[in-house]
Amino acid sequence: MNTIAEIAGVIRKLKSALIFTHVRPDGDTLGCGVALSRALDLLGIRNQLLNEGEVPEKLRFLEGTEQILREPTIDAEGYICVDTSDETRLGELQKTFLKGAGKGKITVNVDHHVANTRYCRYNFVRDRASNCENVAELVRALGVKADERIANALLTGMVTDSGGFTHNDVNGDTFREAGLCADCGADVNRITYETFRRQSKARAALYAETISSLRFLLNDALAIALVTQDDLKKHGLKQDATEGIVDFGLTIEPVEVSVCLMEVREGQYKASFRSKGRINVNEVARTFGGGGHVLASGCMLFGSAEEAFDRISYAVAQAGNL
Ligand SMILES: [Mn+2]
Repeated sequence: MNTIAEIAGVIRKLKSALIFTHVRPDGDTLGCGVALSRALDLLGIRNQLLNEGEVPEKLRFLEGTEQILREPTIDAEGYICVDTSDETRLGELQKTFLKGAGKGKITVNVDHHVANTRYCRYNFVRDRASNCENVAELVRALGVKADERIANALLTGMVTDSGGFTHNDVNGDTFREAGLCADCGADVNRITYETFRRQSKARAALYAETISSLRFLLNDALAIALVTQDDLKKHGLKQDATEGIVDFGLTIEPVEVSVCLMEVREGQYKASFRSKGRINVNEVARTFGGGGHVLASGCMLFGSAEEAFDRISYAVAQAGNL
């Protein structure tokens, strides 16, 4: 593995670069990409920022994301991947990357995933709450003073990947780097509003209705929210409007497991599980052919909503010895 100074040395010598971000882009990979692209602009290194897909609606506020291309239009000397643990995470752009690597392009990998496969010629992988913390250090090592665009981009990654500074891997470094972003003019209020709070009136109405009919089971250890296709139709919303509903149940004190059941079509429900930690919801989801993590998982259920309530309740009771 290389040091951040070595990575900076390699990048500074480039005349041109492509910056690769991962599939289904999140605030971290786009924050890293926008910040690094701007830093290279300031150094006079010609560069293009790439992603195989669309920028999610809620990240379009971030200045710099409008420059993202699906395919490069220049033949660059260096290929830099950010927040990407292996080449397959580049999606369609994997082909472009591998072709370049095969032709001897200078490949660089800056990531925070412990499972990173070190697939580039130069690799910097360090476990951090967000990869934007690593890129913040890289920007400094490049000798670039962060402007507002860089500060906003980096803070967006830090805020989103750390769940608003709530995840277990948040440490002093996360706050120190976030503090430097604030010093450089990052708009903390705007970023937290755009990424965590902003919603449409229709989504707020769906949320209120869903929460008011939350079902409590197992002596309030289990809370289940139900969203039907009729609910979505009534408010003119798509399935992605249910994102985040499952988190509400867990804020209620005696609730150990929160579930959001979303009707995909008649007789089919997508279940999302969240746990406070006492009950392993990966185990619960696996009994239905799904899976995930101890604290967050998901699966598909077939049958009526009432049957789904019963089966989930039984599985959670089994997993938690309730
Ligand atoms: Mn990340």
